[in-house]
Amino acid sequence: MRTTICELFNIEYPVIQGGMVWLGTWELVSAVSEGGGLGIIGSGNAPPGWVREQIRLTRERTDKPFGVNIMLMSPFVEQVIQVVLEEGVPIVTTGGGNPGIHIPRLKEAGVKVMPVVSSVALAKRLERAGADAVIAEGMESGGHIGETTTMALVPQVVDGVNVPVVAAGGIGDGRGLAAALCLGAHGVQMGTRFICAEECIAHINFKKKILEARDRATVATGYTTGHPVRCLENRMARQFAAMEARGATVAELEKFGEGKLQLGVIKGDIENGSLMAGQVAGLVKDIKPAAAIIREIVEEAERVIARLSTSYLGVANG
Ligand code: TUI
Repeated sequence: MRTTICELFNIEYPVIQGGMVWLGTWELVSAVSEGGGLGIIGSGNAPPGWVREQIRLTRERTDKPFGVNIMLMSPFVEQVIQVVLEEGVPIVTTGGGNPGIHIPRLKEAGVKVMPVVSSVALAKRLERAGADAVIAEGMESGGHIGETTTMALVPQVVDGVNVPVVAAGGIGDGRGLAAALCLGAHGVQMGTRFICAEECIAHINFKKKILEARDRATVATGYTTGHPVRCLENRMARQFAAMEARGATVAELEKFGEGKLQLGVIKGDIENGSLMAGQVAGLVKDIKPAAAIIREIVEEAERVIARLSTSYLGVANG
């Protein structure tokens, strides 16, 4: 299954691992890239030294392409870009804001830039600014989210830009990959599915909570702060929602949220920590190596597409 995204990034399969905060580390990134996908280091709010270390550790384990996600709400954006340039990272994705002012500097150094967008307007603006591709991310996804669903957003972004589009949000298996291609995307980005990769350093309690999740397991909180976040429902999410309901200030909410993501996803406190995950948590049923996840998804997508091309009249649920 080769698409323009494979050509653009020199990868085997059009499957990208979302640059997850705390979890997009060399262990997962090198496993995804070795498996023929595109691994992405999640720099989040991490200091530039940490990002440099992750880049070097990834390079020790794979000579395949990988990228760094720059989280635009981080206080270290400028320094992380500097590290990316110094280390010669070939691909950058961005999230949580408009990366327009940073694109020229990255492009001049030959870095391929693929921002995450949650609207057509931003996709168009970033195409004009020089983006090589865009990731259209629906509100089914985990973490920081926009307002539009993947099903509605992806085809509108596809119609709005000429660069290749990658679909994200609500994609966790081969049916999702096939559907994304039907919507005009040339690849998918997945986060939640890769949390349950063997190589992902997420705490086993968090992985188990994803395996046990059902369709309505996630909630979106933080709308009053202007930065809504989707996570698995737990005590932390309920407390956060209760604080919002009684009119807590952004400063109070930020203080309450401090350290909670690490507490949940790394330390494994699945009640008091924040467990950012997407709505496909209910679709994830096993923990396996990243390479096997990629293979399974691509093979399933190929089967689904082959079946569709011969008949629309499949057996229900089969
Ligand atoms: O960035 C993400 N997901 C994230 S970032 C993150 S770290 C965090 N921690 C606590 C609170 C908030 C964030 C956790 N998950 N996904 C990519 C994404 N980017 N989704 C939506 C956007 C986005 C939002 C606004 C992209 C651009 C944008 O632009 C606004 C503008 O200026 O037009």
